[in-house]
Amino acid sequence: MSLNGRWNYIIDPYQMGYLDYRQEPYDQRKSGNGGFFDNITKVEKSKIVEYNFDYEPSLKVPGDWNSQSEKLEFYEGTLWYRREFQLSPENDKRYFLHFGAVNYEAHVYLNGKKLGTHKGGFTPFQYEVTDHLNSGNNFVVVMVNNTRKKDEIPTVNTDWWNYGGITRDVILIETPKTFIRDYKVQLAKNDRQLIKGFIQMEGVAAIEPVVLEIPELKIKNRFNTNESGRVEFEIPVKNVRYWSPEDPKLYQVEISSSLDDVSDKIGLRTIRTEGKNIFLNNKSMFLKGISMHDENPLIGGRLRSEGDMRMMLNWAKELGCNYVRLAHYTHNETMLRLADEMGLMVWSEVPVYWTISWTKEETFQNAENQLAVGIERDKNRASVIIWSVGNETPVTEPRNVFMGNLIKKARSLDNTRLIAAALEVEREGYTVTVEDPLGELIDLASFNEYGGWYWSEPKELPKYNFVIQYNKPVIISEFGGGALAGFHADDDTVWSEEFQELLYKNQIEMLEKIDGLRGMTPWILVDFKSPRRQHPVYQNFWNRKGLISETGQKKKAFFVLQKYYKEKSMN
Ligand code: GCB
Repeated sequence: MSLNGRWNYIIDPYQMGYLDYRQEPYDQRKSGNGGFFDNITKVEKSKIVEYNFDYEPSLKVPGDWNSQSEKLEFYEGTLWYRREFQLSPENDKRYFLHFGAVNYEAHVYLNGKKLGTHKGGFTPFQYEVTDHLNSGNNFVVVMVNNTRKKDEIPTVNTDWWNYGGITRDVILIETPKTFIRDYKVQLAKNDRQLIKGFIQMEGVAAIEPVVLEIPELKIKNRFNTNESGRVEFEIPVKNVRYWSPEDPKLYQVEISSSLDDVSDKIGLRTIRTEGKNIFLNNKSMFLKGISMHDENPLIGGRLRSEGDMRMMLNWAKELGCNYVRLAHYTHNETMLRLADEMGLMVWSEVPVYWTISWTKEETFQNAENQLAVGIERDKNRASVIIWSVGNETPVTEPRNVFMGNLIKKARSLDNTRLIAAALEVEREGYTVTVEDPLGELIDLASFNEYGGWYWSEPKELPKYNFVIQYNKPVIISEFGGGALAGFHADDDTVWSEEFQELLYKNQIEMLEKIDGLRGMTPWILVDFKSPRRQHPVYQNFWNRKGLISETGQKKKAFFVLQKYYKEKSMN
């Protein structure tokens, strides 16, 4: 049951609904109540209650709050959501309350009872609520806080809008008593003839029979789980139509047990590197990509619907892409499913961005958790070929340890995909190098470089040469520069479309000289909102490095990249 729709809300900058006047949380008091999570709406005339959700306005869920009310555009703090619903829970079922993402910290209550607290703005979480549901009226209250904090992931400083709220779907899930909790159905590492995966049941008392079917491949295998409900399997396959951007074939996969069944559409492909090449299904590829944020420029807010997401990916397709970088955090699950369906390879990332707290154990745990949950969620998506563990993190010893551990973690969770990070470059004269110990640990020589924007000028770029020491495929994870759509001048004039156009032309000329260049994701598909971008004429809180404006207008540089991708061989 979807709990999307309109939720009433209370803006609560002083956390009145959470803390008493001695700053003690109401939900930790012995006597329990007092907080907004009690959702008191009808009171005796002699009682004082200083809130009432019934008379408050509402916000759409999914959706950030900043784009839904002018009052909330810059709001960073606490806001309470409430949603009521009717249900007749059944005795032989279990129930889970699932959130696609809430930015940043969520305290979740059902019928006045606290279910838990969750941190991390881009990954899903859920609580079992079987024992907390009423027959009839129920209410969910969520306290959301998007205050930026130094030790969190991301930290206080980012070049994107800190959209707060319940930004992705909320679902009440009903399952049988024993159910299929998780599964992986993917090709084994570098083996096009072997499916390797697992099925994980939940709530089993003993061994449980399960069936895996892929009708089109004539696969119907029966297994018994162990007593913890798990079975791991290897199934030989032949005559597979491998998933690729040219033919994004997805197979119907059915998994069933005595009480439960699930189905999914899954693509089968391998991805590997060898020397400076990237092979998708044994075919050498050039990654024609573009970077994007999870933001709908037309509303200046997070993507809310499949339609929003299709708009973004269709723009990437129109540009000639076979690949997208979903920066700088885990995007919506629907985005990944669309990428599977539309044939776009994906670089997926965690918000380990710029200078975070490298030495705090909780900060590492948080980053590791966001990485693990993202991998768990998207492990069956053929489109995902790269897990990125971070962006432009400065080389220091504590950072090397932190990032090294994240890389290890990613490999231990998924050995079938490539691991990368967006590194930075150094320059001396006209020579550009990448000097970063992480370069040894990841699968790609992947880095951001802002030639023609943060250093040098567009017309100078052809003079530069890259010296890259790694025998790995070179992927430029970012380059770019700003332009205000509709502002025309000569190509020496910053913010003009002509300046950005020349920057793209000369970047391409410069990058084409790199032996081992195997792809790029210029920054960025569309202009995006950022509190760091203040110029009142050219920016107005928009980062203008988009190839498309916030109204959907294509800038001149769009056509430069489109032409390059069209003429570039290797898919
Ligand atoms: C970068 C960051 C990206 C910024 C971009 C910029 O290197 O990775 O998040 O938005 O530069 O526009 O400065």
